[in-house]
Amino acid sequence: KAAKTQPSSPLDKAEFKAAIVKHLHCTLGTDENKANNHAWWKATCAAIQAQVLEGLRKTQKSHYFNDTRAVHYFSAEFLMGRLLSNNLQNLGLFDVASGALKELGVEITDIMEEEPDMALGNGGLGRLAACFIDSLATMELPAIGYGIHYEHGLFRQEIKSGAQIERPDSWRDYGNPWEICRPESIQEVPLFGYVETKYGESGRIQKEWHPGSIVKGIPWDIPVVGYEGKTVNVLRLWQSDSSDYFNWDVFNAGGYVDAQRENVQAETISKVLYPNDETEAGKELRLIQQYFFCSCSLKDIIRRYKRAHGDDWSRFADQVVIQLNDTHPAIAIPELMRILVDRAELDWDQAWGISTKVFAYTNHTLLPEALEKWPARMIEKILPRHLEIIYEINHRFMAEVDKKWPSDNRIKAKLSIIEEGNEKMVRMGHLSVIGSFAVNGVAEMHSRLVKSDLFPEFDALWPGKLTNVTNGITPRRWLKACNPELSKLIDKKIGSDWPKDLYKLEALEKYADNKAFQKQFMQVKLNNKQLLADEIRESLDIEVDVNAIFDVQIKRLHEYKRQHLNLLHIMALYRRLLENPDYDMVPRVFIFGAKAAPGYKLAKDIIYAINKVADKINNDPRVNNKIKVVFLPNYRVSLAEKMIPASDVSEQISTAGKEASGTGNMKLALNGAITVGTLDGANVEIAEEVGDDNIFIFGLTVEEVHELKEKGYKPYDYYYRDPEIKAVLDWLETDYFTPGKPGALVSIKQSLLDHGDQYMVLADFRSYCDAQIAIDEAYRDKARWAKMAIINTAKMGKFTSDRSIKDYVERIWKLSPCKIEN
Ligand code: 26Y
Repeated sequence: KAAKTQPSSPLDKAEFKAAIVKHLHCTLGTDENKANNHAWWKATCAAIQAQVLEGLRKTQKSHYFNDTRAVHYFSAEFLMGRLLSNNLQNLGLFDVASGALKELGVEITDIMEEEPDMALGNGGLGRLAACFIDSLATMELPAIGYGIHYEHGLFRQEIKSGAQIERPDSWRDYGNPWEICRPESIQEVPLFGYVETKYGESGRIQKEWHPGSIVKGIPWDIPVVGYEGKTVNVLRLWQSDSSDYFNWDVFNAGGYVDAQRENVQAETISKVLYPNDETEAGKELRLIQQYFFCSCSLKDIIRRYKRAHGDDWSRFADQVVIQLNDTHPAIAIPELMRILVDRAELDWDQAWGISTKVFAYTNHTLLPEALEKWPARMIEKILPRHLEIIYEINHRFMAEVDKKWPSDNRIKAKLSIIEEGNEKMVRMGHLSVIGSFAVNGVAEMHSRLVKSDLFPEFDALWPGKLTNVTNGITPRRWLKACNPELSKLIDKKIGSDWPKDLYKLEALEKYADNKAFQKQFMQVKLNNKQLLADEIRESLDIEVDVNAIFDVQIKRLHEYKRQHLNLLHIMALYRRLLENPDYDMVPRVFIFGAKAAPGYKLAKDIIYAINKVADKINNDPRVNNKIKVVFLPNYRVSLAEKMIPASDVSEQISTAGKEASGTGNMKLALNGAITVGTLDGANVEIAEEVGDDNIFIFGLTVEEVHELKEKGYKPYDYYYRDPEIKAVLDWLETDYFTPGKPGALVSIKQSLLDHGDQYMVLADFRSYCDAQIAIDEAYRDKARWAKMAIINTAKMGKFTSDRSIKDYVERIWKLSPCKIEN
C-alpha cells in the first residue's frame, strides 16, 4: 500500500510568486525586468508543473499498488489546445496564479496568449479524445491516452486575397513546458521484411517475421490533470526515430535481406498530422503511422502488465481494455494477435478469446469516403505477418457467417474483411467490428443508422454488440475556463459544483423568466461579444456592432456541413436589402471559422467565396449596418474558446444523416447560443433537452432525405421554381463578388446543379430561410431571447463528457475509480 504522508497543500499566492520568479531565474535564465510574456508564460507553467508531477507520481503509485483495471484510449488524434488555463482551473489555482502574476506586474490573460495550441488533431474526433481524457482524470478513473507525437500538428491557416494558404504548425519550436520525455520506455517497431514459416517439434507451425527495418518509438508524457481531483493521468505520445543500430545489423546480414528492405526515413513517421478529415487517402505513411503508435502502445501496455502478472495471460483482459477511436488504430487488433500467437505462443483460440475481450471500437462516421480501406498489397509489404493474421481472422469469421446464413455468398462478400475487386482491399471497419466486444456510435441517431444502414448484418449476427454512447464535452474547458463571467454568474446563482455535475445547471431554469437574471445573463453575453468584436477589429480590421445577432458557424469546411447553405442565405439577405433598403431585419454578424483539407478543392472554393462575399458586403454602404460577414482565419481550439462565449446563434446545418454527432453544437448551446439546425446527429438530443421552443429546427429529416434520393432528387427543379435560389446561384457566375474575375465562384453553382447537389442544399434552402426569419423575430423580443438562452445553458447537463464516460464505464469498460493516496 502507498505510504501515508502529509497531504501536500496547494500553493498560496506568495509561494506561487516565489515559484514563478525562481523559474524565471533558474529555468529560463532571465529575470523580472528582462522577461517577456513568453518567458512569464513558461515560468508560470513550470511553477505548476511541479505540483502536477507530484500528482502524477501519486496517481501512478496508487494505480500500481491497487493493480487497477484501466482503459487505454487509442487515438491518432488528440486536439488538446492550450493547457495552462485548463491546468490552473483544474488545480483550483487560477485565481491564485492570476493574483500572483498581477503583483509581478503581469496580466495572466496576456501570458496565456503565448501558449501555442497543441493541435494534434483535425476536428471533432480529436477534440472528443481530449475532452474524454479530461473527464477520465476528473472522475478518478485509471486511464491512459495513446497517440502520436506529431512534430507538426494541423496546419496554420492564412487567408491571402480570400484564399486559404496552409503553413506548417510548429507547436514545440520554443519548447513545450508540459511534456516529459521517457527514454526508459522506448519501444522498437518492426516494419517491412518477410515471414518465415517454421515447423516446431510438436508439429506446431511457427511464424517468424523478419522485419526489413526497425524504428524507435520515444514516449512523451503529457500530464492530464483532473478537476479538483487528485488524479493526474497521462497522455502518452510516441515520437519516431531511427534505430541505426538494428539497421546496421540487417545491412550486415547480407544481400537477400536487403532485397526485402524498404527505407522509411524513420523520423518522418511522426513528422506531420494528415490534414484530411473524413476523406480516406490510403497513403502508405498513414498506415505506418497507425501501426507505429499501436505497436508502441501495445508493447507499453504489455510491459506494464507483465510487471504485475509475469507471463500469465489469463488476467490480461481483466486488466486491460482498449478503446479504438475510429478505425485509425484498428491495426492494433492483428498486432495483439501476433504478439499472443507468435511471441507468447498461445494457441489461436486462446489469443482470440483474449483479444476480443480487450478491444472496443467507436465509429464516428457513415460517410463512405471516410471508411478506411487499405490495399491488401500495401499491408502485405509493410506488415506481411499482419496480412496473414487478417486473412486468418477473416477465414474463421466466414465460417461463422456460413453457420448463420448457410451458403449465402452475397452476404459473405458483403461482410468479409476483404473487399474483392480490381484491387483487394482490407476494410478496417469490418476488422474493428469483428475484433471488438463492443461497437458504439456517437449519438442516438447515428448509432441507429450504424445498425440499420452501415452494419445491419453484424447487428443480426451479434445482437447487443452495437450500441450508443452519445458524445459530450468537458464543461471545465467549455464553460468554466472559456467563459469566466458566465461561470461566476452561475456560481452566484446556483453554487459552484456544476463543473463536476452538469445536471446542476437545471437549477437555472427557474430563473429563465426572471427579469433581473435575464439582464445579467445577457449582459455577460454582451461583454463576451465586445471581446470578440475587439478581436475581429484587431485581426481583420472589420467593425462589428455588438447589438447585432452574432451568428456563428465553426467547424471543418465540408460539403455535408453546408457552410455554402449559410452563404447562399447571406447572399439572399444581401439581395433583399439591395432590392429594398428598408427590408426589415435585425442586424447580423455572420461569423465563420473553418479549415479545409488542403486537397479538397470545393471546400477551398467555399472559403474563397465566403471571403469574397464578405469583402463586398462589408464594404457596401447600402447595407452596412444590417449585415457583416467575418471569416476568422486559423480556426482552432483557442479561437473557439473566444468565439463560443460570444455567440447568439449556433449554425448546425448538416444534411440529415451525415453529421455523426457534432460537439460544437453542445459547446455553443452550453454558452447560451440558440441552435439553428437540422434533425441530425446530437442536434436531435439537444432539441429533446431544450424543447421545441428553444431551438430552430428546419430541413429534411433522414427519412425525407432517403425518400427524395429514392424518387430522384433534381436540384434544377428548385433552381427554376424558386427565383431567389436562381438569383443567388446566377450571381455566383458573375464578377460581382470577384471584380475582373467572372466565374471565380462558379464551382459552387456547378456542384449544386450540374453535379447533383449531393447534400441537398437547394432542397433545404427555403426551409432554412424560414428558420432564419423565425430567429430574427425571436431576437426582437429581448425577454424571449434571454429566456431561450438561459434554458439552453440550463439544459445541457446531458452533454458533459463526464456523462459520456459514465456510459462507457458502465456499458463497455467496467472500470472503477481509484482514490489517490498521499
Ligand atoms: C481516415 C482519415 C482521413 C480521417 C481522419 C479524421 C477520417 C476522419 C477523421 C475525423 C473525423 C471526425 O472528426 N469525425 C467527427 O467526430 C466527432 C466526434 O465523434 C463527431 O461529433 C462528428 O460528427 C464527426 O464528424
